[in-house]
Amino acid sequence: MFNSVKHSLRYNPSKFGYQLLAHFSAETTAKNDPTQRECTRNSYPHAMCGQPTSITHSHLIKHGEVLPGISLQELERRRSKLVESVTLAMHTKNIQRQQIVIIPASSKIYMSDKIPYIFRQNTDFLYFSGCQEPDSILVLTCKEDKSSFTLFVRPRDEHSELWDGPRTGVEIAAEIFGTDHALPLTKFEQFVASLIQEDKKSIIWYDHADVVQPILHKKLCQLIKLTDNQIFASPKTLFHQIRLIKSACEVDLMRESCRIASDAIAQTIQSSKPEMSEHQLFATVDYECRMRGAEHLAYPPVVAAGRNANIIHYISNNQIIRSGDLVLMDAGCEYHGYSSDITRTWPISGKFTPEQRVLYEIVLDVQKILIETLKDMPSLDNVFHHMCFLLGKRLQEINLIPKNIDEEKLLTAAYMYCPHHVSHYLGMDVHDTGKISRSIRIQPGMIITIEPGVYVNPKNPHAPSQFHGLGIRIEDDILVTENGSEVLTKDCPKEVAEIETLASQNQ
Ligand SMILES: [Mn+2]
Repeated sequence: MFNSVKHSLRYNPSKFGYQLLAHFSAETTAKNDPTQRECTRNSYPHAMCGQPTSITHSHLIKHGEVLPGISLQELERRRSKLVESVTLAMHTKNIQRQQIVIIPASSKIYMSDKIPYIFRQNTDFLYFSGCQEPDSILVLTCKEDKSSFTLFVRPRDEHSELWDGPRTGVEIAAEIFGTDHALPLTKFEQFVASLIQEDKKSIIWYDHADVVQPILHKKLCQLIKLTDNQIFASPKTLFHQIRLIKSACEVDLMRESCRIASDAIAQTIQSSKPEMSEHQLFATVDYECRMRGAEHLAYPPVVAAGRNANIIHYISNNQIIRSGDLVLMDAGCEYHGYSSDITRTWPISGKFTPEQRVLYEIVLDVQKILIETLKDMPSLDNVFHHMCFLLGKRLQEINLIPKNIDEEKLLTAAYMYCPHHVSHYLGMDVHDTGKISRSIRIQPGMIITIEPGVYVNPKNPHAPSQFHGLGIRIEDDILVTENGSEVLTKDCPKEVAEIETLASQNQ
């Protein structure tokens, strides 16, 4: 059934003078051409691709999947949604023009001569293409009711492949990734130029503010300058609206990412003891995540002992943890492209001091109440406002905030103790779907964090001195459901008794 839907959406070359594709037909995968058939993976199952496949990496990828846990049908559904939203965006403005959506892949980035950073694919590109190869480009063209996806990839190259490993190549890319066509990257400019030639009023959906591929960007800008009447429109909001609601298989991947990070952090708490360095706990959580199947940590973790926890983005992680200190660890992993994001705070000696415990219980209580309120489907900004109110009231009880102040002053005072937002969207990226406002109400299928904190600056003149330097945050990852919420990081202990038991085990 899916094929027929796809076929009806396919660009009709004869109708729209799609001469370029005809011209490049030798390089395009002709799915039904028997002469091309023999160079497909089906015929040569042991041939390597530029990324794992079910043939070469059956321990990672099941039959029918393009990425671990992501089937070809899932990619088709994502692309259909993109076609729908591009078409809708134009219909609502009553614009009848050809749409060209350009989604670039990341390029490799080097830390020094020939030494690359770990490659991470551009998330929007990966979401719609399933392709992990650098420098590729996915192009969607829509005109009237027809649409077509073309994937531009690096051609195979014996010399480069000797150094960097296999490339998927143009010949089988359309079959592997399920796009309508595949072309070599060298044809990209000519391809776009000919589309513009056909319809000079084309709208080009390309994010020119956030440059992913500098060379592509330069070429596109030159091309657009040379022609008239083209309009650049950023497609990112459209992408993020689609990515915001997670599909069933994405939820499964997120569940596993959260489970791995939860267990890894629990294990890290259990193995911690005074006089270890923050760096060693960083190494422990990294190791425990990878040993459970994560590719790597999702971000440089915060491992902050004592006062270091007052630095929100503390990632130096090079201090010795002294007996009696609290440790704040903010860490998560990336599992098959999906990120978890957890924070736990624990006493390195195995027992909270009275002040640490009072403050910890306040943060924990507030966090649990906020999670409970998710059943009312508030916006993330509503949750933040609510956190400031709850935190303010509780901090008044222990004299960290003066009593007898009006609500506005109370919220401001609480904000001074927690100067970061309480929530963000989570998914493939840690701060996922950044184009989506936090003022919209949450909906089933979204995944968010809830992460209240309290940080008592050592210079704070209002706080009693025994609280100075304490920094506490508790962060869980939550799937919004019809009935409220599901805490995906529930395996990571956070109750006082659980934390103390775990943290006491390696003393
Ligand atoms: Mn977070």
